[in-house]
Amino acid sequence: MDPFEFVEESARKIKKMEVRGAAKIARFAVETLKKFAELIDRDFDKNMRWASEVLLNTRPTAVSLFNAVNYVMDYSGRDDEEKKRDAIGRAMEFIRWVDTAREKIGEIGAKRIKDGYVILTHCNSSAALSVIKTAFRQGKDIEVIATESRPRYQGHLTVKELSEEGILVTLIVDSAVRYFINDVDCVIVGADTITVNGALINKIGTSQIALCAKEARVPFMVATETYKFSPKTLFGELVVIEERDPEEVAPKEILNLRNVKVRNPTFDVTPRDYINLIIGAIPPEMAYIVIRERLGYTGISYEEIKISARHFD
Ligand code: RUB
Repeated sequence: MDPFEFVEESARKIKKMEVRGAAKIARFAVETLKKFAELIDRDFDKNMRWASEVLLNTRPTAVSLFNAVNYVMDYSGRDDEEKKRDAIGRAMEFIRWVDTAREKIGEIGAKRIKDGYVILTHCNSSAALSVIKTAFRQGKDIEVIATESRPRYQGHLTVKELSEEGILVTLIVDSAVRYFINDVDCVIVGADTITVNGALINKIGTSQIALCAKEARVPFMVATETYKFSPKTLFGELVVIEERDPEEVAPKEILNLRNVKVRNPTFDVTPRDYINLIIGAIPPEMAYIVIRERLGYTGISYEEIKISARHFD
């Protein structure tokens, strides 16, 4: 296998959303870097930098990708052999972080789910589903309402996953959330990014759901790992919201009409005032502490942004 083609193929899979969801993207990027590190036999630093650039230039919004790549790229060593060993070790640590974090979030979040709850979820978040499945496995009698999550219908993945688990689930169109919100006991969604001021960036439509939930006094919870907190926002950088091809939203005959524009933003921003809890029992106001303590960013120097955390959750 040509290592360079392998990285380009992985990047293509992320771009085309064959691999999607913030946690899966992060894990996949790290697996790719690990394999690449194993395969290359010269110019380790230069080649690893190239591979990380290619992977970072795939989807701009989920900070998990940036944190994951940076975590591996923080390797050190006196020569290429040592650097390679360290990079591979860091990649394996990150993969373990992803896997154990999902489980822990499930356990912590399930404490918030009571017997008889109806839970609304949006898109297809492995962290949110970990909470729901854990609660169900604990014997709680729960039901889920899942939005279809247009235009890519990640809601279909969610209902398949829940159906396989034996959980009763109702699929609704995104615009039916307000119609059903009074039947709901809590909303649980995942995260692509959490900013330093505690705002959530997640699948387009999340913020409308949060607004509905607030109006109806339904708790709105976010299931997220600490590697989805954005150190870049500590330095005032704005999160780039990906805008995908309009063809995902409308057919050619609509796209070709005169005076018609079709736009397809993939994520939106939910302000922290609409969030009751970040699972892990973190109030959104604590985002800065998480970025400082867990990810090791102090806000002193933008040039030095590197992940040095050894405490994974
Ligand atoms: C996925 C999405 C998910 C988050 C969290 O968007 O918005 O809610 O990534 O998922 P897309 P997870 O399908 O465009 O990648 O909890 O699995 O990281």
